[in-house]
Amino acid sequence: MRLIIATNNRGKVREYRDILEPLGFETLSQEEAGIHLEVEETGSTFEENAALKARAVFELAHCCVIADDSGLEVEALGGEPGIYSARYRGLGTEHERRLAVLEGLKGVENRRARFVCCICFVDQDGSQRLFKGVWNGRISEEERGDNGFGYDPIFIAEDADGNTTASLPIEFKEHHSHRAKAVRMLVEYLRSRPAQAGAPVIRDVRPSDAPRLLEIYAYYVRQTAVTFETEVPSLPEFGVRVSRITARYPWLVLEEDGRILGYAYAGVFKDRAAYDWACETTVYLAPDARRRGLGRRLYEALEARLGEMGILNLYACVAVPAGEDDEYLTRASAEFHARMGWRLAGTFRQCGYKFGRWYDMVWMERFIGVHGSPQPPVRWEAQ
Ligand code: ITT
Repeated sequence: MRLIIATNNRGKVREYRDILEPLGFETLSQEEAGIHLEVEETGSTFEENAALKARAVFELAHCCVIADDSGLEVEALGGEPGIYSARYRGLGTEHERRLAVLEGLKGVENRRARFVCCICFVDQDGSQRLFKGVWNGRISEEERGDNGFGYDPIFIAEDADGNTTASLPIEFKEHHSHRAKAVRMLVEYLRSRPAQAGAPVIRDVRPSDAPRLLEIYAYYVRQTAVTFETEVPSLPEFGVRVSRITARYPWLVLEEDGRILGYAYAGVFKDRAAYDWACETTVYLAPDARRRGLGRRLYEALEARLGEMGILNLYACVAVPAGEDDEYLTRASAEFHARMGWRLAGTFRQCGYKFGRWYDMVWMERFIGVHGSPQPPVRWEAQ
């Protein structure tokens, strides 16, 4: 099972990886997933902030995500730094924040403290669960040790024999920490929930996907009037199309049990600078993958990516029968777009000839952002 670890904190990524990978989970850091995002932690609890971080990444990635909000609570400081641990007193470095805690406890007898970790797990279908782990201990008199991160050099866990977390081998923390406890609960949950092995995952296209994508597309070229292309392109030509698109736009594939079931991408609408905020979108599903809501999932994931880029207008060029549905073409695609909130922009009558028949084509449109002035430039994907 693949999980994105939604954090910009490398220490956290390392710890999750060390715990989850030996258990058979494939982990991807937020950075590796190509998601560059700093979520504003506006919640007033660890739980709320963990959910904010996990959901923000889920909206972009549409696959399993974990995020945690964690921190140090010091009893004599009224629970501070708490949810402000990463930005305690606005201090810029971890060292300064540690010193601020030590300073706050100068001459104070009660040095009791605890680390708290609240993990939010968002599942493929968008449902979420929270898991909380607590590690009790006390604050040391001074900093000790180089392992770990954050407040580890000043935290002495109750089960650590007087050593700060940073001065113990990293394996100790992996087994005893607040994060380890919360992760264990998460893993238990993942193992006990109904099998989701093979649930569809949406990811960026890879060059090695081209043969399967072409196989899906070839069906529409040969058997339908959904595309007005009449000859199946060669594999090298199809590969060129993929790399041309991904030089600037997202191309996503939906995979289930290692088999690609569909894909969606955006491309240039018109090659003139003033059209930068508009793009044309395309979605194809393998014939046996239709009617499962997968087209919608692909479109939503694509729209989220395009929204991040600052794209505003989406256009889809959709073939429709000139009269009744026939064996090559139905109104299903136009109706699908309408259900997704697209509206008709224009109809081109009898503009495609395939299988000895004339077909209409409609342009459909959808706005996904606000048209302003000045308008910020589009952030192209692969530049
Ligand atoms: P993300 O929000 O991107 O995950 P962050 O570092 O800002 O990264 P938090 O908002 O959850 O994460 O803040 C957690 C802070 O609490 C972290 O920066 C440390 O200062 C401290 N902290 C949490 N877990 C810790 C641990 O295991 N060891 C030491 N300090 C920890």
